[in-house]
Amino acid sequence: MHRPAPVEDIDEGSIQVTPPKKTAAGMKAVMVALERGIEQAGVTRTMRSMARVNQRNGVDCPGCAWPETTGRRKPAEFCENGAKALAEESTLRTVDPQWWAEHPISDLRDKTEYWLGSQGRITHPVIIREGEDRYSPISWADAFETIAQHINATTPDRCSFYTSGRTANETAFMYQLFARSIGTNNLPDCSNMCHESSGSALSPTIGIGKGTVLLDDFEHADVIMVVGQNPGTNHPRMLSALAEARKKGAKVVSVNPLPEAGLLSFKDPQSVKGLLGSGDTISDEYLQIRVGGDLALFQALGHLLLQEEERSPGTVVDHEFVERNTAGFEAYRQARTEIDWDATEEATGLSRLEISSLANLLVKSKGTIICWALGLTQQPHSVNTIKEIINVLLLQGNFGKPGAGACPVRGHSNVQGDRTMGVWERMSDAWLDRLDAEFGIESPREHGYDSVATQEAFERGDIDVFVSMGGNFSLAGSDTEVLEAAMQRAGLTVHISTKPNRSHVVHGKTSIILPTLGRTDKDDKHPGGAQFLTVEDSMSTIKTTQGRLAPVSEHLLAEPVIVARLAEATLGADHPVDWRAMAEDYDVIRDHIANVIPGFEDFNRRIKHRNGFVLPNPPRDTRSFATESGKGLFSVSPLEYLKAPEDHLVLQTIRSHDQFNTTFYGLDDRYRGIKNARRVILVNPEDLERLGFEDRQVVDVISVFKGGREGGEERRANQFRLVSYPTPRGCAAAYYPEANALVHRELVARESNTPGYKAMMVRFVPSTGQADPALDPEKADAAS
Ligand SMILES: Nc1nc2c(c(=O)[nH]1)N[C@H]1C(S)=C(S)[C@@H](COP(=O)(O)OP(=O)(O)OC[C@H]3O[C@@H](n4cnc5c(=O)[nH]c(N)nc54)[C@H](O)[C@@H]3O)O[C@H]1N2
Ligand SMILES: Nc1nc2c(c(=O)[nH]1)N[C@H]1C(S)=C(S)[C@@H](COP(=O)(O)OP(=O)(O)OC[C@H]3O[C@@H](n4cnc5c(=O)[nH]c(N)nc54)[C@H](O)[C@@H]3O)O[C@H]1N2
Ligand SMILES: [Mo]
Repeated sequence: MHRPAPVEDIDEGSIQVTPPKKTAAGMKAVMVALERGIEQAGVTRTMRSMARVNQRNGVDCPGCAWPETTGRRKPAEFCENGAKALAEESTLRTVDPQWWAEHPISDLRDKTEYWLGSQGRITHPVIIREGEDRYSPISWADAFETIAQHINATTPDRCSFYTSGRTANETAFMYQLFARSIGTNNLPDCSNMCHESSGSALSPTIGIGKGTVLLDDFEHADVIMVVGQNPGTNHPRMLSALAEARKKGAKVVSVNPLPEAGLLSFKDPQSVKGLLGSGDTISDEYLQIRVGGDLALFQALGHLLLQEEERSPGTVVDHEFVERNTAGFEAYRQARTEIDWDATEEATGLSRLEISSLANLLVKSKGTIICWALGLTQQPHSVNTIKEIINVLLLQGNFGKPGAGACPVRGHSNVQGDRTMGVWERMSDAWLDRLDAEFGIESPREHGYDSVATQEAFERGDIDVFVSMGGNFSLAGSDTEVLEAAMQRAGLTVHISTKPNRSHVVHGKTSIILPTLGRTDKDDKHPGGAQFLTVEDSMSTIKTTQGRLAPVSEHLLAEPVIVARLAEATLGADHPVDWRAMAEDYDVIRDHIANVIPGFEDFNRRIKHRNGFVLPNPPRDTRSFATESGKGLFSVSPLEYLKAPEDHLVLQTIRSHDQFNTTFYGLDDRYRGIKNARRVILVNPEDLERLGFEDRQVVDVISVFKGGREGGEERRANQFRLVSYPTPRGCAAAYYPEANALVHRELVARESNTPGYKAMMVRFVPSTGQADPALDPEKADAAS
């Protein structure tokens, strides 16, 4: 039997703090995983879903985008947090019409996302109209009709179609086709807030916005750097790859402001030794860098590599590669001849010795892989930071050879695939030409809104219809208070969701929730029987995913079916696209994809291969670069890092070990030793003392954003508890999404427009005892 949903919400006062752990996973991870599964779904259902995860013909784990091994799969190809993701979805708790009747919106607005998400799976389509105080059931047909009326009553540019990265390839392809058939490129996605900076840096320098390594490369690398990433929590299966690589002789170097347990040591829960033994060291070196200091670090590494090359010519730089395959080397070399060590040490918080020791590892390395994630992508200078990584890789010819390359580690399990399928506000004209030719439609060519632009359009009152394919826009975006107030100005918000979330309760004037099948659910109500979907992992492998569990409600529709019916209702019967054929048989969608998207030729046949197939990747496959010059491009950026005003700290936001983005599995950030509370700020003890605050003191937090303005603008979030923690001096960390109210929406990465979630300047003031305004936008409006 599963346990019913919790009635109580979070009690921040019951916080428990213990010292940060030094080892990840092990037996505890297995126990927690089982416990969470059984709580939500009972024993049989939990065992059934766990047995199928990441197996051939099974379910692709909705937890993250880390690839599966291509060799023999272990009987349990999962991790603790993957298991929690499954439990979260396969839960037997339900949110039915009676639940909505018992919970007026005003009550739901006072709840945290933890409480909302733990209520269970939504069982029926529901609607709330202007002036009503609670959601009530609506038939699918009426729901589609209502949405169609709203879309057809306005212009396409006043509609925006958001996508969260769990969306499968086939759904994503139909969804962008629908938006473009209506006449808009307003296709914001979670990638705008995630790895957009990676794409913006990689496309112009290496000619493809994706990573260039395969999982097998980990076994051939001499050095693997893990920069700005916390795999122990967010990509736990990566730890096995790192541990294996070390056994084969690789040196692993972590660059992170926080001493993350998974990067220190790991007990592999899939081996007996891992369960019972002492654990494997993961990092040979750990550079506890200041937040925002990575650009300086990689510039210094470039400088040191070039210096060593000058000392012993021909030993460091891969001249043959640089001459034949790259452009811009000479300008780069000149720019890196000199270095300002004082500025470098200030930016990084690292000593010259530490940086030199890492440079020595690189000098000797015949194959280097550099992995990174959000620690690098969510700062104003993110794009240049990642370009500096590319410079260092190009120098030593680390493309297109075993054990080497760039490895941006993606988040959501199909965020990379959604992009490949055309979910982007700026697809190229050539791509749109092929789409139009395949379907006989005319896609607009004007670029659309990304997620920040959508947020701004909400504020201007320029959004009449917002449709969200998964996700939780109000909490994922920045400037929570401003965003939530703005979202409520929209005429209609539509959420295709599995579970209740905050975006459902800070809704537009009319709001509709369409409940959908998840990854683990059986999708077999089709004339040709059960259907499967496909996804693309972080290393560009396309593979199938197919759920087998009985859905919790017979009223759920599959996502491709929802898109098709919405499109039919909106575009009418004489539209050139045969939506129904696609919804009935997903092979039809894949045949269209094969005709439109390069690399998917013969999709339906190739997807039957046991390991799926890998998309072409010119730098990896042939050391060629589809850039403007046809070469891998060295670039020169000025030194830039985050400097907080006096008595301010640089604040970054992180995920706890018990959450998936805006949703919470529980309240135990086990490795960091923080339990039962989320409104927490980790601060170095010396900073606490210097600023005159005490450990565990509750404060209000003010962030200041200059943005070229006199004095700048401030944001405030109340009642956070300070916790003394070994983060570098001058740097603090808080949980996402609680701290999002502090991120001014104009604080973004240049070029990629990704919010600066890891670049806030904050100060603390003693708590006024007032509740946080972001928790109730209406109260906040009344107060101001
Ligand atoms: N269980 C679980 N798995 C997930 C997710 C989840 O929420 N839960 N989310 C998924 C998604 S969408 C994504 S995008 C990924 C996110 O995966 P991560 O990028 O690992 O996520 P974050 O928690 O944001 O962690 C950022 C890390 O960067 C470090 N960092 C912060 N600022 C800097 C800096 O300036 N320099 C350096 N070098 N490091 C810095 C932080 O200390 C932290 O360790 O995980 C995916 N997988
Ligand atoms: N401060 C701060 N903010 C951040 C970040 C950060 O590091 N710091 N990270 C950013 C990043 S990397 C990302 S990716 C975004 C994430 O932003 P989103 O992708 O928008 O958010 P999620 O929390 O992943 O979405 C959770 C919701 O998805 C729905 N859902 C779950 N499974 C399914 C499914 O199978 N189908 C459908 N249709 N719906 C489903 C559920 O209703 C659930 O409430 O947030 C960004 N925001
Ligand atoms: Mo993400």
